[in-house]
Amino acid sequence: MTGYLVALRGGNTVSVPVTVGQLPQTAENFEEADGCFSEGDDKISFAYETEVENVRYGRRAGRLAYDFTGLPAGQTLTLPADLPLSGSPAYLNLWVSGDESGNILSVKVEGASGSVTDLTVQTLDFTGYRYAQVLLPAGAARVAGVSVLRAGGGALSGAILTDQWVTSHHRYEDNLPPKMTVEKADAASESGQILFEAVVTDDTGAVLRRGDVTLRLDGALQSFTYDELTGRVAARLPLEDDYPHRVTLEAADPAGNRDRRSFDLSALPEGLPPNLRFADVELTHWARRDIAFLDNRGVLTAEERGGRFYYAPGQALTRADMAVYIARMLGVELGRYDGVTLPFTDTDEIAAEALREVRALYALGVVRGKTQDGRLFYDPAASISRAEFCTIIGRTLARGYVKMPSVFGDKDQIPAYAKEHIDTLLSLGVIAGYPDNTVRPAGDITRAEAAKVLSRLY
Ligand SMILES: [Ca+2]
Repeated sequence: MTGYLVALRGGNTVSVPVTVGQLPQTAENFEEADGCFSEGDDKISFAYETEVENVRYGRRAGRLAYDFTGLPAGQTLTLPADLPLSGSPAYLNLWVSGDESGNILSVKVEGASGSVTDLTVQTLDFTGYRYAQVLLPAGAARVAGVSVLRAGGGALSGAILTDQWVTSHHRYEDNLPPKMTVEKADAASESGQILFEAVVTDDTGAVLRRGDVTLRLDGALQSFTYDELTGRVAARLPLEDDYPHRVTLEAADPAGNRDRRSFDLSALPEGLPPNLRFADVELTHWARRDIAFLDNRGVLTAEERGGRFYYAPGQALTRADMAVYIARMLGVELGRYDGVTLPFTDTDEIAAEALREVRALYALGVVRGKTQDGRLFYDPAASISRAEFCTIIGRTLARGYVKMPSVFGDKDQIPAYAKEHIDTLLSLGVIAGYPDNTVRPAGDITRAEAAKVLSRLY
């Protein structure tokens, strides 16, 4: 718990910030480049995992690979690590994705006196992520290594994933996101500024670190004041034109749960449609604001005929334009991916205007192509289903957002691969479905619908 101790004397008030109790702390989330594990050798090694489906929280996890070939049974392989455990915590909580090897995972923990204890984490007889809680010896000061013991009948080699190591003083499990209350998000047009005030706290009472709270304007990080005792966020953001803008507050708790709140803001009076260069998007079009927002950000493609621009809002988005939109939205540095070789049978059919973007998104694991008759195609001119589109943009998001189970009348038609992405996008308010409570997963996504979805991702 955190708060203020207030003393009153002779009409004077003094507030002293206080923290009561010991709160959970993120010890290692595998997000920063200089982590606590050594690289290892050909017997046991560590690498960062960035494939989004293999990450439990954030954008990266750890991958531990081991190989007992040539070693007798009952051997242990140890990867050295150097992870300080501050404040003598009682528990180390971590997520492990098993390899069904039957081998046993443990951590080597160093006490205050320098003695090292080997503590079992889990028997690796499962797949997928599981939460593990390790009771630490008194005075635990450091994780000095991670070990795999080859159990009798255990597999000779394997690889596990691990993510979000959190220390705590009590048994602890937190699956709820931080609480975010926005108190003010007003466009003050005469001053050319947006006044933004919010309070972010964790449901456990934990203090969120400043580094776990971000504020963005149109996708760009903004500076803000943050009170680590009260979770109060305050900012004055520039609002210098009549285009629609988007403010997004995001926070993650020590356990890795995250949430975000986004707002549309404009200096334009309510109800006045924003300017738009496209001749074929009516003033009253339901996606006009989103199209104007993205066009102002330079994300959209359009056709020019006779000096006029056309957006074709009702047409299906092509897979080539999808790559262009997403790469531009993410602000991908295309030059970094010019050396990437695409594996698609039809790479030659990808227009020059989209080729660099497809290369970049393929390298980032966002687009993967589709298999037909045993061959991999990109199919640049084809349309894309709403389920596919949600899956592809879902891969661009960090992991750990709360997921809202689909309530759509046609939720049974959502393919398994798209389900969790659709649930996440629904809970973030990025997708909302149709007024008849359907999501129509197999339907082609139109250019207007894509603009609506992408603008809400900012
Ligand atoms: Ca992570």
